[in-house]
Order: sequence, then C-alpha cells, then structure tokens
Amino acid sequence: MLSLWCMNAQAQSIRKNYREMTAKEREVYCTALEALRLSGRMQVYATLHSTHSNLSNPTLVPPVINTYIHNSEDFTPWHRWFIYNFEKDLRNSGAPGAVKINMPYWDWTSVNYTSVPTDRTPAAPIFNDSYYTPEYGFLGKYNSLWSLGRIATSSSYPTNVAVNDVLSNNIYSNHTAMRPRLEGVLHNGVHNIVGGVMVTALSPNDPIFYLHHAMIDKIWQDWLNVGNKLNTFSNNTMPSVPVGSFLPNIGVDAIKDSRDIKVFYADNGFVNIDKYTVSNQIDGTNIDNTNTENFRYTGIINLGGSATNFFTVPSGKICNVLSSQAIVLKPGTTILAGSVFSAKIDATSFTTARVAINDVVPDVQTPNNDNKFAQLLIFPNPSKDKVAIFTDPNGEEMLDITIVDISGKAVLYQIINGLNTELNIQDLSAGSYTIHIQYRSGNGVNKLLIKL
Ligand SMILES: [Cu+2]
Repeated sequence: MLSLWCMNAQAQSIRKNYREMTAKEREVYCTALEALRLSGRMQVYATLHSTHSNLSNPTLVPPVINTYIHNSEDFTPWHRWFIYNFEKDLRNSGAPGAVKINMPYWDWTSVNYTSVPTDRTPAAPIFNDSYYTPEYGFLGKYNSLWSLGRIATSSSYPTNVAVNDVLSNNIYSNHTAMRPRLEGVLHNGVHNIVGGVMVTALSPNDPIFYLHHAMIDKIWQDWLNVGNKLNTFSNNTMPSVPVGSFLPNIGVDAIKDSRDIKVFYADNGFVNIDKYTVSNQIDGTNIDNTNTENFRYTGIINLGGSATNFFTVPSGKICNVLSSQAIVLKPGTTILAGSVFSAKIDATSFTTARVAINDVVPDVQTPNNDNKFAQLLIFPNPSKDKVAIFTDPNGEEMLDITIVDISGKAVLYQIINGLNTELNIQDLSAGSYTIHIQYRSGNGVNKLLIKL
C-alpha cells in the first residue's frame, strides 16, 4: 500500500494555511481524503489513536489511563509522527495529483481577513462544504457525510495572544513546561469547540483533526525557531503499541525538529527552508528515479540563514525553486559543483499565482480572494535591524502600524501611507512581538514578528 512513489513526488513538505490552498488543491486533498476513508485507512489511523489514548502510561506510578500520548511529553512527537505518516498516505492514495499534497494547517486564531469570515466564528469558512467557494471552505460536507456530529458553535478559540505567549514567554522555555500549555490550552480547547467525533479518542476520523494538529505542530516548531529553547525529552522512545501499530519506529530525537523530517511551515506568504540538504529522498529511499527535488511556494522562499541553518545542493542533485514573489539565498546556502540549481520567479502569473505555482496539477480555476490573504507580509522575519512591510492598503491612504510586546504594551507606533514601508526595530529587545496594522475603516491585521 505504501510502496510506490510516483514521478514528480517531493521529498519535502511545505505546509501552508488552508486559506492559501487553491480550489484545485482542496479538491485533490478531498479526493485523497475520500480515498483513504473508502479504503478504511483513515479509520485505521483513528483506531490507532484510540488504542494509544486508552493505554496507561507505563512510566507513571501508578500508571494513569490516557497519559500515553496525551498529558505526557510524548504528546508532541507522537502526533507529529502520526500526521506526517497520514500526509504520506494521502500522497500515496492514488488520487490524481495527490503525490504533491502538503498537509495544510488550520490557523484558528485567524482574524486577519477583511472580506471573508474569520476562522474564529461559528461560520468558520473551513466548515463550508465546497472547495470551490470563495470562502475557502472544503471540509464541511463530511460532517453529515461521515456523521461527525460537529458542534463548533463557540467563537472562543485560543487567540494569537495565547499562541504568542507559548512562543515567547520565558516560563515556557523548555519542552517540559511548554507542552502542557500547548496541549491543554491550545490543543484541547479546539478539539472541544469542534465537538462530536473530535472530542473522542477516534477524533482522527474527522479530517479537521489533521489540520488542527498541523497547527499544533507548527506552534511547537515556531516555538523552537524562536531560539533559546530546551527541546529535550526524558528518553528517546516513542510510545508504540505492540499490536496494531503500523507507524514505522522512530526515536523522538529524530523528529523533534520538524526540519529533520523535511517539514516546513509557511506563514502568511513566507517560508524558510533551512537545515536542509537536497536529496530527493524520504527516509533514505529515493522517491522517484530522478535526482530532482522541486520546492514550490507562492510566497517568499528563504533558503538557508546561517552556517548552522544551511541549505545545500550536493553534487549530482537537481534543485528547482519556484515562487511568485521572491527567492532569497541567505548565508549558509551552498550550491555545490556538479549540481544543477534553478530559482524561478513566475512573475507573469502573479495574479493567478496561487493557482498556477503551488498547485498539484494545472488549475483552470480563476483565483478567488487569495490576494486578500497576504495583506501583511513582514520580511525578513525573524529580523535584527529592519523589517520591510508589504501590505494591501485596502483603498486607504493612511495606515497605523503598532508593534506590541508580549505583555500587550505598544513599543512602536507609526503612521504610514502607501503600500510598502520599512521599520527600524534595532532598539527593540530580542523576543517576539505582534505587529498590528490598523485600517481607518476599522479592520486590523496582526502578525507575529520575531526580533533577534
Ligand atoms: Cu491525540
């Protein structure tokens, strides 16, 4: 079942917000989901999750039920490995175009949209039932189709303030302290709000489970990327079930940095690919008969960063990078002799970029409101001295920009006019901040800024 990698597969996964998915990507994603449901594979995942959930943690004395993969340090790595393998199964589902599927994430903190409903309302667009709607919906139809019993009437999803708190508060500077906060406040809350199957041990039967856990996984990785974090575990062992576990064995240490399993999280038009050697291999196996690895993302692609956060194209490998906006080769990027490297900006299709570039197959859909998504790009981020701000003026001439520190205090305020501006952040101390752009019409946009 998991044997054949098709041509044009990819070794890496660039996971983006589901709102950035094109209609075609959502269609392919749904087709793959349905294939795994029909084959019984999705239910096998749910059963595995349930089996693990109902086990007692043997390391606790006395052992306590439901502390094996939840309420324990293994919560984060186990679920990372779980959705990683599900993503691989989606790619291998046989659905047309599915080999290039990347697991999207559902940012339930999102309030950044001015013309479509936010992800924090009962009418969260993700619960709409057509992948062709301009409201970005696509997972709604399964509620009745698969009897998921979702409730999702609450708007009290965790906020980006709660997320930023986990990322930057010194209280959570080691995994032991951070994990209960991530799991208890951010993870459990959303399971409960969605309701139905999502509050049971069989929650992976609801496809929203994977997008929610991709978000949780992203937060864990963002937390690590902020720096000065102790991402340590008491042992290198992953919980495994003697009977019925189909997940390949792996140690915690091999996956506790998502980059080590080639998973990268794009955020609002920006992705950083580092700690990466182009190999066109997954788990040591060549994924097709070429030496070619393709990176595709519509937003800005940053390669490398420093000597330790490297990006290397070794001899004999072919690396193609495709963006609609910018590709930045940072220090630590090495293109070795005997390799072939191409970086391409598809400027001509910018207006249709979210359709044409990061797509799984050529897409005849017209772009919907995708451009509205990228209302606030901050670049570079993290940054030491200056950040460029690209924003959609939304027909307005004057915008207020405020940078707020983690305690909620405004540390920088500026009025700008026009599209793009540069902010000097030299004087801010290192840490994470929220950049808030306020339109005079009343709408606002928030983004996380990491100051180095
Ligand atoms: Cu779980």
